Amino acid sequence: MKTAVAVIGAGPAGLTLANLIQQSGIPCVVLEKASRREVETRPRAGVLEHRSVELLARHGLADRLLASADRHGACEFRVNGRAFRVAYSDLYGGRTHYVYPQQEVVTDLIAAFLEGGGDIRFSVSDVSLQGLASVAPRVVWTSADGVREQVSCDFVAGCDGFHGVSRPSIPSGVLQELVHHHGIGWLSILAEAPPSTKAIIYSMHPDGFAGHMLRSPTVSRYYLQVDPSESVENWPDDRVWMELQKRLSLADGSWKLTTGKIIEKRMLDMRSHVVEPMSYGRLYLLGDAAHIITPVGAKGMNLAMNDAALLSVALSDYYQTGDESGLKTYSDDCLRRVWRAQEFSQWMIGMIHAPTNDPFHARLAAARLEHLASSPAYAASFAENYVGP
Ligand code: RFL
Repeated sequence: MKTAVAVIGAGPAGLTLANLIQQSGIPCVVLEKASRREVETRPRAGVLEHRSVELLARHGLADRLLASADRHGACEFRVNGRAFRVAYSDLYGGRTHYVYPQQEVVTDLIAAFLEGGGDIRFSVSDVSLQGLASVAPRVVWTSADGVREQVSCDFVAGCDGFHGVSRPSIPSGVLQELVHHHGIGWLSILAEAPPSTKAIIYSMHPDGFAGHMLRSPTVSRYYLQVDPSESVENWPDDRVWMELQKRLSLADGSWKLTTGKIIEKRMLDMRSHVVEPMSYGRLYLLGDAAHIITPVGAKGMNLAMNDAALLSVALSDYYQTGDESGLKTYSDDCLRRVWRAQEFSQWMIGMIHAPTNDPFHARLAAARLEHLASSPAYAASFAENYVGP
């Protein structure tokens, strides 16, 4: 079997890339470890930036999203029970977030790719990337029914997330790994509970941060700052709801949290991880395979899509005119936005966490929040970063 591009992983990065290059007439095959059902039901992110939606819409991939996603242009900060709103859409050219769960994005992208005649192999195992430094790499895998198969290709797109096989296939010493552990734990909760708010809430409480994120009319995500060494077993459902109600409440007692069935509870490793460069030979890394960002600021899925957009243009140029310049600058082009997002996420982490054992940083966090609440210029800069320039 021969193709132009072997895409490893059917998450937002791999599926966006596969659709865009398929539309440019570039043949590809997508290899995915999980089953179709698994990838179409895996809840993770839920916030798309305006420019991610524009990208999908430009390629006819956003019909269901545009018909059903909620648009958000304001968020709320609560500091010790007192609330202020930042209307980031008004502050930044009317741009909004689209709240649309990641599994719906993935479902739409799979449907569009298959409709266009695309080839996705689900439930593959033992994927191995070979000859990446040559002009004819090979990808070998075991199919869902146990047959060893292979494809030779011109390029490999490593879109298989942080724990995938692509990044480790690069010889040691090639990549520089830039890693930062934030020393903060987040308990991430997904519940079948209608949102108790119209806008995302970031709440600062003496016992730690709590967040209320939106997903759909019937499902909400919440975050609780906990010690990084905490285990999920210490957080039975009753304790989760009590702690959320306490940390998210308003001083006048007017706010009430609607509870529901908790369907996912996990500890999040709050870390940032970037590799440079995002390529080796004929292998290009995209999305979480190359960079992990904390959920603060909701950038992960958007960065994955931006990588896909940049690589698809570079590949189109290469196949149409032989121009390799986009491939050569791919890594630098992606990393500019990656580092901007990392910087914003880091800034926001510093603002919404007030470490009790670190009064200096706690005072800085309070000063930053006060600045955000009182300065339109500061709020406009937040808006630009938050909703995406
Ligand atoms: P993905 O989504 O991890 O997809 C990788 C795919 O590769 C497959 N795979 C393999 N396939 C073949 N062979 C192998 N050896 C393979 N190994 C893995 C996997 O099964 C999978 O299907 O990476 P991608 O495409 O780069 O997309 C990145 C995003 O998924 C990620 O950045 C976001 O989910 C991060 N994130 C958020 N991002 C946002 O933009 N907004 C948010 O609100 C947001 N909230 C979140 C998040 C991530 C979270 N978790 C679980 C880390 C909330 C949470 C809780």
